Amino acid sequence: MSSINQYESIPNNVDLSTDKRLQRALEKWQPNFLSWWNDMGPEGFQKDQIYLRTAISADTEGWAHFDYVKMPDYRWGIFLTDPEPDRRIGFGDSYGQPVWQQVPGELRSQLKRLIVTQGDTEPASVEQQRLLGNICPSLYDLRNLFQVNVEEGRHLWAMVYLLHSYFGSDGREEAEGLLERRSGNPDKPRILGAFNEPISDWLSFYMFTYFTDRDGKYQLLSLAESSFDPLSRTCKFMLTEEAHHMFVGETGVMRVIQRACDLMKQGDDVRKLGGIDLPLLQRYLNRWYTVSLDLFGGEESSNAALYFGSGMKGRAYEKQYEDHVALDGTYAIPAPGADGVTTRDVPMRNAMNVVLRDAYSEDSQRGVDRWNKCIRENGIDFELKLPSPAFHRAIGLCAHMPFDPSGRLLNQAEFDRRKYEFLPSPEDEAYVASLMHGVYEPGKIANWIAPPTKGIKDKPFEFEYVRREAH
Ligand code: BYC
Ligand code: FE
Ligand code: FE
Repeated sequence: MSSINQYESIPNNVDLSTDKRLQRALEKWQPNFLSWWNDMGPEGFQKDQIYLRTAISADTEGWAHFDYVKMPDYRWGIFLTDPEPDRRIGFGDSYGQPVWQQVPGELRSQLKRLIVTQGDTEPASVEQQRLLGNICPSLYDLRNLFQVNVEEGRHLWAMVYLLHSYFGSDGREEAEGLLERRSGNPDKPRILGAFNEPISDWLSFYMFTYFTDRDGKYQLLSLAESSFDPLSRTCKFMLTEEAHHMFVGETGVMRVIQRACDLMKQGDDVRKLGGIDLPLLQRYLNRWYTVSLDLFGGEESSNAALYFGSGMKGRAYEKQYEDHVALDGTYAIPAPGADGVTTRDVPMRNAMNVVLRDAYSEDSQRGVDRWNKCIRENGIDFELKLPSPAFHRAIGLCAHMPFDPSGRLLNQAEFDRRKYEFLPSPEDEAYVASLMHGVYEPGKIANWIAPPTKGIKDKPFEFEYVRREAH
């Protein structure tokens, strides 16, 4: 395994010191990154010692090294998985040919766009989450938030490395742009919809890490198949970290559910007891699942066909498919019908966004099943459901149509009247906001959530995951 030079100014396993031009360019970008991190990263905790996982090499022993570190001193760096000898293109028109170590000229702008789009989400999510530390339910959760944040920062580094190494001066310009756009800023918004939505409470944070980071997982899986080998290798390494982000989301929601169930046993009105009721949870789920579906793009997409045909972006776990060329056959995509959702068959390549999205939905359902199992085992009669892919969409064939979560097409007036049966109302949000208060004492936890069943790296829940200094 290529080892990481941990003590270089930019830790890396790509032999950065042998490419002085690239090294200098990245060393020029680094202070801009740090200044962005100080301005837009977690507010109020930059001086604290956080018990974090840091990669000190990209192999199984080294990528999960735990220690206290101040966030600005986290070793952001550039880590790629090792090259696979004689790797071949796994799908599309050039199936079976050697993968590319350089960017093919004719694909340059599209490939750059994919990398910029991926890169943009990483700092965006840090910006969305920057105030959550001030209202964390426990030190354990605070630490998990910061773990996610520093790793998203490193994912930005990974994409910036690709832009600087392979896309010349316009790559460097795009790398600057990644630090200039701002989540939710109408004048210079982040590229994709979900990354401009505010995440102002921890229920939203758990929903985001469950549903939106899972889009990240599926996009990274499909880019890990890319014929552009450096992109494939960066994405493979990023995926090792993604699992923890989704774990934070899944267990976070689970603990909210567990607490709601505990409170329901004490009395009927969960809100009176300071918990989060399950119907409210369903409305948050409806919002975050559907804004995450938008991240897969339109159902019928010539862009998607081009990405696949040219070999830039494959399907998740491409090897599991039989036909890697996908020029024959069709795929059924959901589309608006007379009074509900119907399906329409489109040529397979043009349906690639839905092929990936369906795999995502199936994966999302697994956690929902585990949440429902918990509710059942608590003897409570309630079931959480993923809404129809036609509901609450801003992208694709069903965009802005008044479907309800079951996929029934309402008229606009009825939808408007019933909107807050389906989506969080201002009252829901105000209620959730009223529950959010920072809890910083080791072993203590907010009233609206159950403690985790186990801590990080065999440490107990009571462990001091964040050592706060000088407050
Ligand atoms: N918002 O052909 P279509 C992550 C645009 S998350 C706004 O259907 P395409 C993370 C689109 O650009 C993973 N605009 O789309 C998670 C196009 O514009 P033009 C991020 C959108 O290109 C948590 C038009 O609509 N990575 O890592 O097939 C925390 C028609 O589009 C949206 C990637 O997404 C939207 N949601 O697919 C941290 C991978 N959707 O050409 C990190 C890279 C579409 O008409 N990106 N549009 O001007 C891609 O693969 C593709 O760009 C997309 C869009 C799948 C996103
Ligand atoms: Fe990421
Ligand atoms: Fe993530």
